[in-house]
Amino acid sequence: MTVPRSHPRYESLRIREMVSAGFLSGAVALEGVMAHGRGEAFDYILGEETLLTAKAAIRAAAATLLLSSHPVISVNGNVAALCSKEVVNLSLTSNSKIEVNLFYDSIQRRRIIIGMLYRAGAKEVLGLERHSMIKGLESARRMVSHGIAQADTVVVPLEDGDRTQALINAGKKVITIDLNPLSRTARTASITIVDNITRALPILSDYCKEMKGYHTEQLAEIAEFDNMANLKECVRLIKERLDEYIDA
Ligand code: PTJ
Repeated sequence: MTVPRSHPRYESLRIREMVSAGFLSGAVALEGVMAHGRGEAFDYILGEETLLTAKAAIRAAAATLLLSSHPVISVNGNVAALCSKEVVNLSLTSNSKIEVNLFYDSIQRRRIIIGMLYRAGAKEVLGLERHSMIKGLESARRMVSHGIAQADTVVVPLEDGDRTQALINAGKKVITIDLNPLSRTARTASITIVDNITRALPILSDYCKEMKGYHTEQLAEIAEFDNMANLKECVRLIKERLDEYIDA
């Protein structure tokens, strides 16, 4: 069913349809559909808007990417279904590689997702062949290509906690996008953007473009970021919103 554009909750329904279409095409895992539902619930509580805390995190993330020598964007089924074009755009504005890395891994899903990214304009997508292993990880995500293996910074949106910790343990900076500020990934990453990936990625690309000419010292100052303080402020804003509801 197509939702009429006049519907007040059109945007979240449109996003949901993209995940459904991704599932039907074989890109999104069944578990990914459920993960999307969890994200939707948090987005509803956030008011379906990019909070100031998210903007601060996005700015620090852009500076971190521009300072990195080998940045990589890790793509899973949900990310590809929602944001293939935006991933390609970010790879250009931040000079990052793109690598497909799946939790519910199969060669067939990897091929489908890689195809989506090429159709979205990617020049190179890594992840079909994987010859390296991330230490301390049990899931299929431990097998990686040279992109993630050699990266100094990895963007890992819609992530499970184990890989974030393993990447941090391997000495990499981790930038995540996760609507749940309480998740283990959110609390483990170097920089957590608590926002819907569909809103966050275009802003991240814009900041990368804007900050390209900045001096290294200027970027280093912006990249300095207290993730836990930002998450606590985000949770405080959510609490304020809920208190307003109770008091109304
Ligand atoms: O494609 P695969 O096989 O790699 O599997 C991908 C999923 C997402 C199924 C896998 O990584 C997984 O199980 O993730 P989790 O542990 O459910 O975590 C996903 C996180 O993303 C949750 O905290 C959700 O709240 C959050 N999330 C869901 N949709 C969005 C989101 N965050 C930002 N934007 C969204 N649209």
